[in-house]
Amino acid sequence: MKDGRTQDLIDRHREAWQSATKHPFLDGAREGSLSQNAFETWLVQDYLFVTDGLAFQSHIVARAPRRDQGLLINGLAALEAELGWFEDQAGRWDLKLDAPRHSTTEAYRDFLNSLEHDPYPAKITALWALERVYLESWINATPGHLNYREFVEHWTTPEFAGYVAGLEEAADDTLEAADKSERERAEAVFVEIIRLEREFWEMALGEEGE
Ligand code: HMH
Repeated sequence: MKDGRTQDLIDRHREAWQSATKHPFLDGAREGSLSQNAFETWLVQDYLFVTDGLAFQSHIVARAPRRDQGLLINGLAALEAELGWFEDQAGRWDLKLDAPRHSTTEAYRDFLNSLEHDPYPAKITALWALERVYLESWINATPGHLNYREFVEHWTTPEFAGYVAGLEEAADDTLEAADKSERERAEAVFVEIIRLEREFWEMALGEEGE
């Protein structure tokens, strides 16, 4: 398959991309050196993030071209199922999910909400980017320490990789047809997403960025 616009974004921001997908949090999940505290912080905040992600994706569905509706609606259903999966995990780890959002989680939610006013290319680029970061991040944590293995496996399944590939195709086609200002906006959104993704790992480790 020909490298598309999404691959160009990764190539142009390689360093930032790597700092979001090859993080000490992930090394810790692979090696087992991740503290339980950091992991639990991440788990609870990620549940809240997915809650916000579901709202974001609902907005995308509402504006999506006919071609992408099936993909996005399946993704939306998967997010709802994922909330159930988190709820089961929280039960096992004895964690409460009705925690307040950390400022990083809140900033991420605010950014996703702000995209409501953006045209479709920026929205689909954001969604592709945040899912692709997760796929690549957890691949970098494989096979995962026994304590965390289920989490590594959850985001490295062929189904999830297939979904991300579908989003990539949708984003590539959309960016190909977009005008210059839409592409520039999509690139700025991409950069912000990968910054927020890195911040999310940092938050879990208790190292507030900047
Ligand atoms: C922070 N980014 C974050 N959490 C997630 N669960 C995903 C992306 C993938 O849905």
